[in-house]
Amino acid sequence: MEIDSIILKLHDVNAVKFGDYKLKSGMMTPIYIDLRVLVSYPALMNQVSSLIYQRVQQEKLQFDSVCGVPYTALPLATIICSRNELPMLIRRKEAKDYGTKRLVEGSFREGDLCLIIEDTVTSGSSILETAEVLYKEGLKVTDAIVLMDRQQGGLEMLRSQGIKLHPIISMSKLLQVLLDAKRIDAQTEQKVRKFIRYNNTFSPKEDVPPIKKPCVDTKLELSYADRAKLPNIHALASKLLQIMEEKRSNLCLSADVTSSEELLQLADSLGPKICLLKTHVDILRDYTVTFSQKLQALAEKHNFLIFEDRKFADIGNTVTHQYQGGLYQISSWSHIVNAHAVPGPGVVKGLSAIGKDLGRGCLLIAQMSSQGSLATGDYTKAVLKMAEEQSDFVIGFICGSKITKRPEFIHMTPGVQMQAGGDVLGQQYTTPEEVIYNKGSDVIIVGRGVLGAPDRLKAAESYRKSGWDAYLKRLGQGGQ
Ligand code: 5BU
Repeated sequence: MEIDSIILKLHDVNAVKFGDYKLKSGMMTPIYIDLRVLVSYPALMNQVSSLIYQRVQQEKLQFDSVCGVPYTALPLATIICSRNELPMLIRRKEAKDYGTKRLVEGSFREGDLCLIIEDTVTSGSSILETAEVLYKEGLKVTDAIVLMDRQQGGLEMLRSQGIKLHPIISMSKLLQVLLDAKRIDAQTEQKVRKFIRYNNTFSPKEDVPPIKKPCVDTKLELSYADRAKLPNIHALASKLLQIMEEKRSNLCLSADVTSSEELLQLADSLGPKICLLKTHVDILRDYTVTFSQKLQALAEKHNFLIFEDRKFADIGNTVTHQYQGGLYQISSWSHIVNAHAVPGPGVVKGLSAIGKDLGRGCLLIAQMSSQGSLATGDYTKAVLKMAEEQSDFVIGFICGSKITKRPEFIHMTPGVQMQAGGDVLGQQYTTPEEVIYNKGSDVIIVGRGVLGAPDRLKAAESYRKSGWDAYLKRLGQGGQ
């Protein structure tokens, strides 16, 4: 049997030793399990990794990523993840005192389920410690796999904390195999069994209070108004959410017209229906500074924000000039701009250097509505990470659906019309209900759905109503 042969090999390489050893806790033990030596035996290391992964499959465990408890289980998790192409997370034991100060490295989303892998369990405290760090990052942990369970209460303790432990080799099994193979005598076997029996580390009577876990599953959907009041929210995001609540509108008008006069007229007539007005200032044939001043006055008058859809995508230094200088001086009039993450974090740093002190905010383009867009999968995850690292300037995302459960971030979705479909150049449309209710986004961005309608005001009102009704339905208040 594979397990038996692995037990014997572990004994061969001194990963299991008998004698008098002192445990971390100071307690003396007649058996010592030290899987740190495994790294010196690559073939055995591979076998152990396969055994662990077999168990993952047998149990049909569901997870988004895998985290090995540092340090011994880290190479095991790495082999398993690399061979089976599973996303892995690394838990730092100490936060770096420079850079991002992250305790968990790797890409993940809030609410993701993480499977923990451990080499040996005695009390279960190392697994719990790792789980606590993951919880703090918004991850969920429901299962942990361990190669060796010393059967000293770890399983019960973890169960009391909501983590199911899946042990592969129990102490009893280990002793039996070594006894049968005459690696140990009956006296040693009995001595160890007795030690294990009398040294159980978990007493349910102690009534350990369960540690704090993220309540992502049970968390009620927060209203825009509640989110506006969150302690860590960016002032501009808070303002936008307040406007949305006050005006009962999650509609952003994409004012894609080429005349300044027409744009101002749109802003004045549809202003009461919208929370945000999106511009492409470079498609105007007659831009003037006076136009931008008039637009700002209308934003004040009708209580909406302005979002220049400039899609910055250059190195930090260049975007600082593009943002504040040139013909348009975007930073002087646009509350919100957006950026591609392609250049790396420098693009946000550059924009932030200009916009942060002006109280401006930025959306990162996490996904696009156009057919064949490359902004998907790992790219989207990397965008999320970039936003989290610069949340003093990034207020949310352009995306097709909600990409994070962090309520401080606002999700905005373009490619919205009353009927799903598309245009001849690859734009793809989804309905307001789908975007807000099913995909969990916050703001619908509508251009031609309104601009191409015979009565633009009527069309804006029907998009506002659809978007708002879908939001109420999401809150569980449909029909109000
Ligand atoms: P439409 O007329 O509703 O298709 O206009 C959509 C607007 O949103 C238009 O200004 C686009 O430039 C903008 N847009 C988009 O459609 N898709 C995207 O992924 C991004 C922006 Br980012």
